[in-house]
Amino acid sequence: MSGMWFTEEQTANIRFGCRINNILHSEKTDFQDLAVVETLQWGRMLLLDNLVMTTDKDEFVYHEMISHVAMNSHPNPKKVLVIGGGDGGTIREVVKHAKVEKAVLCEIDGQVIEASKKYFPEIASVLTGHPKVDILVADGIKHVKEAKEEYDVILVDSSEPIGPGAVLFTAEFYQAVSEALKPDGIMVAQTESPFYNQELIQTVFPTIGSIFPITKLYLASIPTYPSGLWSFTVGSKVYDPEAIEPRELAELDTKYYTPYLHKAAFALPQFVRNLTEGK
Ligand code: AAT
Repeated sequence: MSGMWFTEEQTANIRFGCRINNILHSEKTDFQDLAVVETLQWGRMLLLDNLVMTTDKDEFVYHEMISHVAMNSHPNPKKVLVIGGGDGGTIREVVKHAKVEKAVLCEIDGQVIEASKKYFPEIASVLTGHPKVDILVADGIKHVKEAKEEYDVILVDSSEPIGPGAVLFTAEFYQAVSEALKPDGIMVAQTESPFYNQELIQTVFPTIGSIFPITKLYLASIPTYPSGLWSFTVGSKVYDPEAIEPRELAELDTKYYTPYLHKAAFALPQFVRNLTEGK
């Protein structure tokens, strides 16, 4: 195999490789190693601590699926918080919803925002001055602890549960998220691969379930994330995201999400259902 390769160590026993033709950026921020590489298959790829965060060509799956399921399940999502997600993809999807009046991005690492604006202008399109978007460079747990019944929807677009992202998978954090939400609020967190992160799902799902009356897991297919199958967990106080009829859900300008897929994403393989039951 000729040329340069980027290799992600996904587990101790599995590596994922992409041929690259350029390293566009590489720096050590106060929080993590940040790099942008040009892959032949997926376009530009954002890496944090040598793990894939997003790519030009498959980012739509993750960003649409982390946002529209909750956004479309809430009848009036006026104030929305995205924690992490410094590339801007999730908040770009949030502001597609006309009812949104204010969308706040709370990202711990300002360098992720800067690199994304420079190298991923389409993903970061609403980070360069959008009337509804406010950007906070701060730790997500600190911000949710200060907010009381403020948000309709909170989306936890966090990195892996190592480094600065670890705190975003704790009971203390989900409790603070619940308190930062209004009495009919809804949250979604990215909860990793059901193939490679089974222990995480087995703990995080019941933790969210002990805080929110309605807790459900759904799936999406993301080729550049470990195993290609990705999970998201919804915690909701009132609205059941699975109970809404597809014909009642808003059609949006999307490439992956559809109202029928919204419902279908909650149909789980048996082994994933077992994980949600701690089995
Ligand atoms: N939109 C897909 C990209 C991500 S990046 C997740 C972001 O969460 C990173 O920019 C990281 O700096 C930020 N982050 C980590 N910890 C915190 C924190 N405590 N508070 C606020 N932001 C934080 C998600 C990738 C998903 C997994 C890919 N395998």
